[in-house]
Amino acid sequence: MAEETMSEEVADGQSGNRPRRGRVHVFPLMVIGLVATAIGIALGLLIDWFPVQAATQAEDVDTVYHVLIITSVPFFVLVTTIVLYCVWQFRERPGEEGLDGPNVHGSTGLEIVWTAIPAILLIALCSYAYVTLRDIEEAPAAGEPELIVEVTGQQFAWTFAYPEAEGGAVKSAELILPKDVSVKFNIKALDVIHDFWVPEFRMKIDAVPGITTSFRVTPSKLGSWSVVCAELCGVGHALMRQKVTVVSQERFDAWLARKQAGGKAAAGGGAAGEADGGDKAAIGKTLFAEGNGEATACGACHALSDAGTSGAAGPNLDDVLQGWTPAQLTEAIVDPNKAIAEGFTEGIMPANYGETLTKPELAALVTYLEETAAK
Ligand code: HEC
Ligand SMILES: [Cu+2]
Repeated sequence: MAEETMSEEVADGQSGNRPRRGRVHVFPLMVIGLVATAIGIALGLLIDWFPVQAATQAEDVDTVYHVLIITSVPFFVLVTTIVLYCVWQFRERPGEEGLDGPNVHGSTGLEIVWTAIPAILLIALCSYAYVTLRDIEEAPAAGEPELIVEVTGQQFAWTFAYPEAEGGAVKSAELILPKDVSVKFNIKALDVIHDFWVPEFRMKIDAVPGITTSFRVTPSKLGSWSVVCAELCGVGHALMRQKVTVVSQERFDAWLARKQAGGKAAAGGGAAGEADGGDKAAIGKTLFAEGNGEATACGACHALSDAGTSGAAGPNLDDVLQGWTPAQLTEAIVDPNKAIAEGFTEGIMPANYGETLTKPELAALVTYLEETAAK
């Protein structure tokens, strides 16, 4: 159809070139561009887009962002202004249907300029970002302390371990960090790809099955923030959120010592199978708060004040466990999808505790939950 119309017009003798338009309005264009650039940069810099900076790395990462805003907004405005201006100035006027624009010959000089400037700029920005990222992850100077934390992602919870803690490794469903000490996270995934992220630290990296990834941060602010999974990993992805708490070095040491004492008390009772009531409950408590390496710590998803956990992906067990029989507890653990707690979704709680916990471990956990609920 369109072609036909065109050829008719050609037949009418209307083909050929449109007259040139008058001078391009360079000055008003520049004024509009400069105003738009100023507004764009101001919005980029003045609006507080990010959460607080809770690690020394955060400041440098935010500076990279600000530099990128300052350098990219003018180019965005330049391109947009020219495009909009051309659409308006060189639009088809009545009587010009089917005519071509004036012939323009290529301009080698212009092409070199508009290739070279972006190339130089991109290389400069990439180098700057690369150097910044390398510098902020530098290992602390020799003699300076560094805390190693192992992070394990599993549908749909994180567990943490402090392998080099003085007095023995510590496992935990909660991430506690000392302020002003460099922390190196070694991150693993047991099932699918997850992504370990604390927005306030500004650093994040994928947790990939089969390899260990890592990054460093130095927490610089006391407080509590969210540990977030930033890689879509299944139905429970949005619930894969825990807490990181940054405390003073003294409180951190005290927490580690308490954890170690708890773990020893549990281990002191020997294998869970032979332990009597009290020891069994202690073993159950440790399993609840720390898992066993294969079985995710219950506390990563469940709050239970006796175990000191605050997970929020599943029901708060302080509120729901009163009056449950051991058989009901066992079933809730090994077959979680049989009955779904109101307001929660099926498929979030791991369905494999029947395999990842040994029979004695399961019994110890049930004893612990029963005793805790009765307190
Ligand atoms: C990945 C998160 C996650 C982990 C880890 C987890 N749970 Fe759950 N749990 C849930 C969710 C979500 C529900 C609610 C849905 C359901 O009933 O299956 C739930 C439900 C329960 C219930 C039933 C509560 C009610 O009100 O009906 C019990 C009991 C329970 N979990 C105990 C445990 C124990 C013990 C462990 C550790 C062995 C554990 N959970 C590990 C997420 C988790
Ligand atoms: Cu995940």
